[in-house]
Amino acid sequence: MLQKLNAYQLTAVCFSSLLAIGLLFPVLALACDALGQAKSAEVSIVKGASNPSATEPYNPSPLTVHVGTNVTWTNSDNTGHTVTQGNPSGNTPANGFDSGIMAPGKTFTHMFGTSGAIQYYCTLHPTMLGEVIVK
Ligand SMILES: [Cu+2]
Repeated sequence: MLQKLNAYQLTAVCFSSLLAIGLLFPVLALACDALGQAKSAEVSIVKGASNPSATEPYNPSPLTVHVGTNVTWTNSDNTGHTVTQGNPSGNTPANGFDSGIMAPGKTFTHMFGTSGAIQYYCTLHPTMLGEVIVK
């Protein structure tokens, strides 16, 4: 048997529900962080990245992240670069991510939605190779 609620009880129930939801989400977000499920990561395009002797033009690389992570690249060099999925040997997926030319100081963000080892490179400087490992 359902008991009919008066307006006051109904308001109280609605308010309590909203309060519970409002408290639950921050707690879940904190729990995810505590489990190391960080949902964002940073990669720097280092100064002198286009020099063929640069050992890690994209730093860090390889970068390991969880599925669903937003990765942001920042061009810390003093010349333009790209972050383009694939590699210079022509192994570039048709719908891969591509920053286009990033001027110095610019950023580019891509969300990695599926697991795998994802290669990327700079279309202007084919010696610049990077990798994101998504788990
Ligand atoms: Cu470049």
